[in-house]
Parts: sequence; structure tokens; C-alpha cells
Amino acid sequence: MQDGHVLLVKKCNHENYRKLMELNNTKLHNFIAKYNEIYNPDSVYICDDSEKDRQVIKNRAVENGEEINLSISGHTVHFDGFNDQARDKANTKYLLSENTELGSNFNAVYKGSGLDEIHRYLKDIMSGKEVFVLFFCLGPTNSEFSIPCVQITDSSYVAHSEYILYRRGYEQFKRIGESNHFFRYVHSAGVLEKGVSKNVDRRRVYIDLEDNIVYSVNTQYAGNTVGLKKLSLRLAIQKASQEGWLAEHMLIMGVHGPDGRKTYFTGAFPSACGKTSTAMLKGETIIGDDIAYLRKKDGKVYAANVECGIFGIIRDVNTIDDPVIWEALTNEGEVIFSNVLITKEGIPYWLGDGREIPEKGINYSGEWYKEKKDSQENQIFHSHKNARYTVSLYPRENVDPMLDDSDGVEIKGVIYGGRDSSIWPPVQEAFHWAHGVITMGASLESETTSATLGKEGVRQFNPMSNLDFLSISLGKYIENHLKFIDEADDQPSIFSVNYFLKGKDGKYLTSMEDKRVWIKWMELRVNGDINAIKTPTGYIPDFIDIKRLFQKVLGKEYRDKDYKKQFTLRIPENLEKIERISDIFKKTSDTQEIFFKVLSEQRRRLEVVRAEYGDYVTPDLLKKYGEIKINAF
Ligand code: SPV
Ligand code: MN
Repeated sequence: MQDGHVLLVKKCNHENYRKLMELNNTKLHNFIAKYNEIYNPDSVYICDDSEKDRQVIKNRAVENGEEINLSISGHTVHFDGFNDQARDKANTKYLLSENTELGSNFNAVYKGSGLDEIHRYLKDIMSGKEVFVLFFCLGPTNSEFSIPCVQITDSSYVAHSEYILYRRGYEQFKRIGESNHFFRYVHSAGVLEKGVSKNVDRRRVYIDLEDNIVYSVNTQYAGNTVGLKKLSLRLAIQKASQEGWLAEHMLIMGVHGPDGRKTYFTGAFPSACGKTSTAMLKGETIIGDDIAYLRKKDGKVYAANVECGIFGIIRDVNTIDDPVIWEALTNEGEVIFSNVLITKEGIPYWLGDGREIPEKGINYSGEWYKEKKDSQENQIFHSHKNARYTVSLYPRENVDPMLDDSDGVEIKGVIYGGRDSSIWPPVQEAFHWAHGVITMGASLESETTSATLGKEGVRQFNPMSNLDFLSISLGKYIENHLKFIDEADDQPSIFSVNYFLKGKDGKYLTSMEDKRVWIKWMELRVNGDINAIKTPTGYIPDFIDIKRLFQKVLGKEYRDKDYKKQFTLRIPENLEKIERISDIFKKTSDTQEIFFKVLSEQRRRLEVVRAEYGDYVTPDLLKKYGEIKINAF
């Protein structure tokens, strides 16, 4: 027996050791033994799929001080450190072997020095602590989508979050036997002070794409630590690229049409652009709100949710806009709140909850009071802008029954949306797959909000909302999307949506609930029930269809003057966008020719219409134009 194994036997009690050995996988055992020797915990707890182990973890989170019980049964709060409130992009790096190249867009360190550094940080980091070894599965278990994962962590909060967000995978490991095809995560919150990571200046997230291992240290924020979330998305994008499927930052939802018809959509939106609230729309059913795997079978596209819970932003969650989430957050049941304000009565408050802000309480800055400022004299809000809630999907009244289906659900529509004050209309449909992939998905941009650092209103390029997680080159990533669908396949329709369009006066032209109408229009379109108006950038709705849907879905009168403003084609802004996107892709060495061809065709169509009608063209004129000169498109 190697030294590492001897040590592991010492640190596990008999029962834990038995659980580990029942998984007949030498590579798994060696991996756990190796890191056990480095981080050197007092004891090792091995979790199987039992309810008992889930309870142990839940209790540990409170016993260890990483979570605090709140007044409602099942609710806890967790605080991340004052400077540990979001994904740390600067310190998240790929570990590269000397002879591999990822390109300059990627944050990377050489593997030798990166591993030396992380091993130094991990050395004895768990002494005095208990470590948890957990098994989960990305995607439904026992399916083509399944990717088994092992998470090693000393944070019971991270372990507890994963129990809520992912399907259990101990039995899945039994199924794969000696296979090496699993993802591995090693995490330590490091030294805790008042329940939070103390040494955030030494926070590191290092990703080894060769061995499918992610190391995360001196941090607790879930986006940096919950291995199965954005860290696995990076591993999965590479795996998908090698195997011919897609790993996407996408929601999956069932849209309910006439006569009980249900049509599944996926949708990609950058963070804080309405992804979760779209997935949670009233009247529809949710499969997932964040990460989807897409695979093809018999010419059809199928998608599965990688997760089975939601780690959602808790900002502007109120009774009107998010009734289902509000229900979950104010009633008994398992919820982890993070970085909100807690009153002495144990009641959580967050930004935009529609309630009066309490005078004081505790939040991520410790004791909080209304005038509290940080060291730079900036006001500290009662709840952080990136505060979150973690809940399971299973108890939700709008959960779709196909959530765990091992085949996934057939996807008929794909939606791309960003925060865009001036270009795209509220909804439009691409002419075909490549047109949608290139002019909508790959051209996605989003304006920064006060929730992100830096200036507001700056457009950021974020193709498929997956830019932060790419582990292959941008050109290859787009090529994979284009190749994914062949001529003979049942092509899903691609749509763009824009919930943030503004008029000349700077006011939003649509209201939050209008997205319920746009989604119904998309459902009717993919099922071939209605016609649409062909414009240079895609198909837009006919007034009459939207008017009928506003009445039916929202009980509201839809006015012609709103339609005209919302669906006016803004030609100068569209042309500028094409230039911006072309410039980015010209610098990407492996962009395919078709990419520029599709963009220049779009440019030509816009110029033709501008020559006839000027810079801003209302939908009635577009309709006339489309009917007369349809071939010009
Ligand atoms: C996002 O920011 O897109 C999230 C939260 O879903 S995180 O886990 O931080 O990525
Ligand atoms: Mn996300």
C-alpha cells in the first residue's frame, strides 16, 4: 500500500473506508489518497447517496458556522467574505503544459508552476478540519448526458449547496467501474474567521484541462467553489468539443401552447439579464435555469439540465415579478440565502424585495446599519448586489416532469438575449441555423449594469453568454455550433430577445411581464402556426399576433404606437454592431469564412433598406418592403 493510502485508512473510520472501497475505481482511490496526504485533514467523511449523509452535511454547515439557521424552518444563511462576493476572473486560470497553446484570450499559467503554487497553498490546509468527499452527477444519472464527478471539500456550505443543486452520483460511480472519465474537484475554504475564508488574497481557482481537475482555494463564493457549476462548464466545453456535442450556459423550459401542446426551448443570457426569470415565467415549466448539455439523436436536438436546483440572484425578487421564487423564499423548505441582510428575528431582506429596509441587522460586512460605509466611503447596501439563493427544483410547482428524463427533452427553439438599450427589437427569429448562430448567438453583447464593477452601460461582447467559460478557441467554439446541425436535421429555430430596449427618452420600451408574450409568439412560430414579417435582420411579429397575445396572456391592450417603437429597425446601430463583431472575429485566427459571409449579407440587406427608407424603419414599411422585394433578402 502506498503512503497516501495508509494515511487515508487512518483518517477514515471503518464505515467511511468501506464506502470508498465499494467504488471499485483505483484512479478515484489514488486521487483521493494523493490529495488527502497534501491537505492533511483530521478526518475524512465519505458521502454516499443516502439521506443520512445529506443530513450529516446539512447539520455540519450549521455546526461549523458556515451557515446560520433562520426563523423559517429549512432556511439558512451563509456569508461569503467581504471581498469574496463573485467569481474571481483574474485568479481563475488554466494550467497549461509547456507545449499547448490556448491563445492570448485565455488566462493561463504553466502547469508546473501553477501546480507548485496550488500544492503549496493546499499543504496542510485542512489540519484540524474534517474533509468531505462527495459524489455527484452532471446531467441525469444513467444517461448519455451523465458525467460523474467527485468533489473534495472542507466546506460544508459548498457540500450542502451541491446536495441541493446536483443529482447524487455515488451509484453512478459504481456503474462506471474502473473508468477514468470523471471530473475531479479539490476545494478548501482555507482558514475560517467568523465562518468566512480569511486569506482571500491567496484565492486561486486553477483548471487542469488535461486531467479534468479543478483546484479552488481560500474562497467560498459558490461560483468559485461549487466544482459542478461554472468550473465543470469549462471542462465540459472541452469534452463536448472533442465528442461532438454542446455544453452551454443555457436555461431549458417547456413553453405551453394551444391545446395542451408543450414545446421546449433553451436560452442563453449573460448573468443578470433575465435568464432565471425567463425560465421561471408564469404559465410555463422549468427544466433548468443555468447550464444545459445539448446532444443530437436521429437528426433531433435534445437537451438536459446539468443541475437540479437554482443558484439565483436575489435582487428584485418580489411577489409580482417572481411569484414562484417568492413562494420558495418565504415558506418552509430548504433554502440557503447568501449575502443578504438578516434581522435579529432571523428574517432575510434583499435589494428590491418591495419591503421597508430594516434599520440594522447582519450582512456580509458584519453588523450592518443604514449609514454604513466601506473603507472607500462607499455606502454598503443592506444586501449585496450579487446576493443569492440556493433551492432545489423538485419542490417547485412549475417544475417540468421531464427534468430527470435520461433522454433529455427535444429542443425546437434556441433563444439569445442580452442587455441592449438600442439595437435589437424585443423578439426576432433568425432565417436559419447558421444565421442565428452567427448574427444572434455569436454576436451577443450585453451592457454592464451597476451590479458589475466599472462603468455602467458599456457593451461587452459575450458570445452565447459563454465567453467566461470557454476552454477552446472562440473560432472552434462557433464552428462546433455551426457543425452541430446538418441540412437534413430538424433545425431548431433561433431567436433573439431584448428585454432592455429603450426609447429616445431613455425609458424602457417594454415592461418585465412582456416576456410572457414574446415566448408565446416564439412557440407559435416554431410550430408553424403564424406568419411573420421578413426584415433584413430576421423575422419579426405581425402586429395582429402580438395584440392578440397581449390580450390573451396579460389581459392588456397592445397599442400600435408601442409596436412601432419597439419593432422599428434601427439601421445605424445594427451596422455598427456588425462592424464591432466582424472586428473581433477578424482577430480570431480560426474564424470560418461563412461567418463573415453571413455578416456581410446582413450588412447588404440593411443598406438596401436604408437606401429606400432611411435610418429608422417602422414595421409597417418593413412589411411592405418585404412583400415587394422579398427576393432581395
Ligand atoms: C452566473 O453568474 O452566470 C451564475 C452564477 O450563474 S455563478 O455561479 O457565479 O457563475
Ligand atoms: Mn450562470
